[in-house]
Amino acid sequence: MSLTLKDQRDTIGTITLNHQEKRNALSSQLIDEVMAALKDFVDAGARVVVLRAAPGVKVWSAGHDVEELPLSNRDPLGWDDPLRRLVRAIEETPMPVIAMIEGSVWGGACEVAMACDIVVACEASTFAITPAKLGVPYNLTGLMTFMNAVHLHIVKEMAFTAQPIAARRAEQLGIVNRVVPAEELEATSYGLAAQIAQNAPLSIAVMKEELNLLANARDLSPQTFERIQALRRVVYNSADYREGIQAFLEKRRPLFRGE
Ligand code: YXS
Repeated sequence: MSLTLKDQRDTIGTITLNHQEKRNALSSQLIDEVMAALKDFVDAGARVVVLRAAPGVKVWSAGHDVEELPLSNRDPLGWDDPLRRLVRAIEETPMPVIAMIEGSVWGGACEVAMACDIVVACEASTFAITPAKLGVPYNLTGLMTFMNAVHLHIVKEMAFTAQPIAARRAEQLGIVNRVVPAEELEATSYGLAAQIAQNAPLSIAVMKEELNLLANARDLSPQTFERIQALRRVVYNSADYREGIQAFLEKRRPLFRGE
């Protein structure tokens, strides 16, 4: 069963997350389908892609599929994790990707939205950074995705509280490009897409890559990187990490003991 829909009108591609039963959780199957669609659009000469959920959803995406998170002894967000592959695919896709947001956005899906080039949201949308709710030690490139889109104080507030922020506040903070009433979401998103599609694709593609390269350019020594990885290993091997996942799967509140 397919978990996404794919459509192309002229040079505008659309990928629709379509697994409402699981609130569009970013399972490896759903992510493989999105990545395949992005590749198909490159081959088909699309000039812009809109990443959306089905009209009227309450949840755009509930984030990483918690059932696919390792219980311990393995980095939950390592290089080959599906979520990591999807964020890189969005950044490396030569044409702009517009996140068209209706409903709430959680965890890894919030990073996916921030990795998109432009974010258009409806007024009732919310955005939440959730690792602290599950005990997950988010990874460096994932936090960098957030830092490139969100002021550091706001990233810290969202990451440490794990509480959603409203679309209007996200717009005031520059996290979201446009916030519109739900009935204007499509017109606004596809209006931006049409403006982009009529411009020079080679110029846009190279500026997208230049901007991403500049945004991701950071000095971090191998020694510092290895120290961070060691710290993260302690966290994803902790009892709290296992408790966070078990509590989610058992639909109960977690009890974190700091060990
Ligand atoms: O009980 P059934 O079998 O019907 O399944 C339920 C949920 O278990 C399932 N589901 C998920 N399954 C796997 N991974 C998920 N992230 C996930 N979210 C939901 O979908 C079915 C319907 O969910 P339900 O009944 O809760 O729907 P609802 O409409 O009452 O509530 C919608 C949400 C989104 C408010 C609620 O599902 C929720 O809070 N989901 C988890 C949001 C979240 O904390 N996501 C973070 C995932 S971890 C992640 O992204 C990163 C690793 S991190 O945390 O580090 O950023």
